[in-house]
Formats: sequence, structure tokens, C-alpha cells
Amino acid sequence: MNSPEVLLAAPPFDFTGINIEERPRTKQAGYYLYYPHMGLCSIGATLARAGFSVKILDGMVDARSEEEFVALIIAARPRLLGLSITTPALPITGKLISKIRKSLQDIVIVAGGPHVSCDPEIVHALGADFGVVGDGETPMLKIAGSVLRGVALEPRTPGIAVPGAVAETQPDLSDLDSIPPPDRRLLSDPDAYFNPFVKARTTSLLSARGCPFQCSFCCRTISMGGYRPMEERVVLAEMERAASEGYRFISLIDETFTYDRDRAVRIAGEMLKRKLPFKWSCQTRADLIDAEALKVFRAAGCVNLSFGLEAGDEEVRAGMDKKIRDTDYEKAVSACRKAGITTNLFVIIGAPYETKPQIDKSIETAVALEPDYVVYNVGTLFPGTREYEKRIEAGEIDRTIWDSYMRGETPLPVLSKTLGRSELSELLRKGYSRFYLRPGYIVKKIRSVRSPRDIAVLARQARTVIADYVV
Ligand code: B12
Repeated sequence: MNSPEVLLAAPPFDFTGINIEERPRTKQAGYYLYYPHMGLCSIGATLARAGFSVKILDGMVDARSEEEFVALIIAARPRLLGLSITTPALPITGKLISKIRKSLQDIVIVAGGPHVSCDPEIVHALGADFGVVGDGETPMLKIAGSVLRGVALEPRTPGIAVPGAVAETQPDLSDLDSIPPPDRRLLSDPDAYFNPFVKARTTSLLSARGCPFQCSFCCRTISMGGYRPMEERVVLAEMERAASEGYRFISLIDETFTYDRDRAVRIAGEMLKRKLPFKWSCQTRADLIDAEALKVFRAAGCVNLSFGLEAGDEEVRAGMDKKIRDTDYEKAVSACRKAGITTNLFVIIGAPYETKPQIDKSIETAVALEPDYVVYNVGTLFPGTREYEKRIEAGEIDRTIWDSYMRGETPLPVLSKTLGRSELSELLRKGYSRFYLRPGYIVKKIRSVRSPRDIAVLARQARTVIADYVV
């Protein structure tokens, strides 16, 4: 790698580890899907437009180990390193920063991403020089100007935290159309990303940032700000560009793609009209889709739709401020099936007061709804969520929990108030076995095989489920 002025990186990190503890892991079992980091591509595009030389290092695909990740950074010798950090990646990032500093004494390190946005005080414990809260484009541009061009950085610049001082709030980037589109050409291996739906060059794409809903377990209202749609022509131009760069599968990673249902239908309609060569997937809420919209989506290449079931029990769901009725899920899955779109349900194992029988109900509901896929996650208490703030107020936990989690002294806190992470992990394994190892499901999957590619995809899915969650 030639030395870039700025290296933007995401640490290598086995994120299935947050669900299953202490398993003997000799090699990575192969993830179900992995998409490129749009936040880094967007910050990279902004810096490149201002004349900085930038590269992206995605530890998840560019490095096979922590050692390799550190070695790649040392070899690149950037003056400025920006790290994107999710909460579960804190411990590894802390270790990586101290290793990098041992070899590159002059490097300036900026920490950003969902965790830092919700807990900027972590910058000190992490050993970073700056932390960025919220949208990274403008603050990172200012930091790069200061570090690389000597432009003075005003004290208390909005969005920028330094060790020991909390950041002033920066307004959300409201005019998303004014920033350059994410630059996927900064990714070192665009073919390293994959999904289970098609064998094609895969990418992610955002048509809006933020989410207008207030589910108590989700941090995106703080870390991503309010709902901010991009202009439709800008979204379509980005799609055209992705097509010209050879991408043939797009994961639309908006939190709630059909929040503005008519806008989503217009975008899909235009994809169809322009004959954009993509298959695509998106995520939304089960109460925000209808047969008409799905018909347009399918015609425009949509092959999969994900929504959060979260819990099988309507009351548990409502308790997390996700007020969607059971019947909405039944309707949604069946409408997708009729439209020829596969479905994926996200299920939380361990809502705050969820009991074991209620978790069993989630597992059985996921089976009964007959979606094509289910993804279970152990409910984690993330900073920046309303549930977290509630527990701080009640004196149940302390904000310093993240420092001790980072140092390996405290486990990652769970959402559940009654069950521990290992019990929840066991229930999660049970959920995966129950859903994917049912004879009916296996037969259905084998019957759906139409090509050698389908066999390869099925083998990868089976390997992931068995190695990660069953053995
Ligand atoms: C797509 C996605 C994924 C994809 C791809 C991830 C990737 N390569 O980016 C997959 C499926 C692999 C994934 C996995 C996981 N994800 Co995820 N994912 C998302 C999702 C839906 C969109 C991310 C995105 O592109 N956003 C749009 C861009 C523009 O925003 P952004 O990435 O946050 O970046 C902006 C700012 O955060 C900031 N920023 C980010 N990085 C940096 C770095 C620097 C230096 C600076 C200055 C600023 C900065 O500036 C960016 C541009 O403004 C978000 C939800 C969301 N809306 O963000 C969850 C989300 C990021 N994921 C989350 C989680 C928990 C996970 C998993 C742990 C889930 C699991 N159980 O396995 C793993 C961990 C992955 C990891 N490597 O750490 C949480 C993180 C919460 C937290 N506090 O950590 C989120 C916020 C969902 C949620 N609401 O809870 N994820």
C-alpha cells in the first residue's frame, strides 16, 4: 500500500463472538453476509474531494488477524488514522491502538463510529487523539486540515472530542445531497463483500440516514440523528455509478427503507425504468409494507426484505417501544412470499424483562411465520439507547462501564434484566437449531436448488449456522 495521508480503517473483529461465548475457534466459519463500510467510503470521498490522499483498510476483509491489521497500518505509515468503532469492537480497538502507537509514534488517531458517537468519553481510555460524535464528514475534514495542512482547529469544534473534554453537539448533516457520494473505489478489495442471495459483486447503499422511530434498544437516534432522506435523483445517480463500477447486488441499508412508502416505490419504479442491473435487498418495519409496493420492488430486482420481529410476544415488543402487532408480521411475510421476495427476521434473544418461556415463544413464532431466514442476536445494552439512559438514571449501571469493558474487566452488558449472557447464548443456539435444522426447512432448501451456485450458497449458510451456533 502506498502511504496515504489519511487511512480510514475498521478493525478486524469476530462479531459473532458477541452471541456465542468461549467457543474454541480455530478458524472463521464464514459469515453469512458482509457489506462494505459506507461511513468510511463517505468520509473518504469528502476528504478526497478536498485534496487529501485517502485509503480504506477494512480489517474484516483485508486482514486475516489483528497482527496483519497492525502490520498493514505500519506499512502504510499514514499521518492520520481514522478508526470506525462499534461497541463490541472496543476491546480489540484499544489493544490495536496501543500496538500501532508503539511503532508509529507520530501518528494522529481519530476514533469515530457508533460507539464513540454515543460515548465520546471513551476517547481517553482508547488512547485516541480525537473522537468524532455523529456524522464524520465535516469534523474529519477539519481534523485533517489541522493535522496535515496546519489550519488551526478551533477549540470545542462541534462534533470533535479530545481526551478529557466532551464534544459540543454538531448539527446532523441535513443536506446529504451536498456531500460527495461514498467512494467505493477506496475499498481495497470490492469483490471481498458478499451476501447469500446472488453471486455478484456486492455493495451497500444508503438512500436516507437516521430513523424516525424510538425503539428503546436501538442507538441510532443518537448515533445517526433524525431521518434524513437524500434526493431521489441523487440516490439513482449513486446507483448508476455503482452499476458502472460493476456492482450487481445492492443492500439498501437504510434503517427503514419504506418509512416514506411512496418515495421507496418511486425509487424502485425508476430502477426498473432505467433497467438498473441489480438484485437488491432492504430493511423496514413489518407494518410499513404492502402488496402493491412489493410488486414494484420485485419487478425492480428486490429479492429479500428484512424486518425486526425482535420478540414473539406482542407485549414484550411493545415494552421495547416497538409497537407492531403479530398480525402485521403474518401479513408482511405472506405478502413477501406472494410477491416472490424472501424474508429475513431479526430476533432479539433477551429483551429487558423477557422470561425463558417468552424467548421460547420468539423462537417458535419465528418458525411459525415461515420466513426464509432468521438472525438471532443476544440483546445487548448499547450506549445511546433509551434503555441505557434509563438504567443510568436508576443507578443500575455507571457510564464508566465502557472503560472496564474495553479493558476486559466487565463483559458486554446485556439488555436482559433476568438472564445472563451464557444462558442467552444457549437460547440463541437453540433458536438457530430449531429454525435451520428442521427437516421441513432442510427439504425446502434442497428443493430450491436450481444451480451449482445455489449449492455453494446453501453450503455456506449451513457451515455458518452449524459452526457458529450449533457445534
Ligand atoms: C450495514 C450495517 C452492518 C453491516 C456492515 C457493517 C459495515 N461494514 O459497516 C453488517 C451486517 C456486517 C453489520 C454487522 C454488525 N453490526 Co451493524 N449496522 C449496519 C447499519 C444498518 C448501517 C451502517 C451504515 O453504513 N450506516 C451509514 C453510515 C453513513 O453511517 P456510519 O457507519 O455510522 O458512519 C457515520 C458515523 O458513524 C461516523 N463514523 C463512522 N466511522 C467513523 C470513523 C471515523 C474516523 C470518523 C471520524 C467518523 C466515523 O461518520 C460516518 C459518516 O457520517 C447500522 C445502523 C446504522 N444506521 O448505522 C448497524 C450498526 C452499525 N450495527 C450495529 C451492530 C451492533 C452490529 C454487530 C455487532 C451486529 C452483530 N450482532 O453481529 C456487527 C458488528 C460489525 C462490526 N464490524 O463491528 C450497531 C452498532 C451499535 C454500537 N453501539 O456498536 C448499529 C448502529 C445498529 C444499531 N442500531 O444498533 N452491520
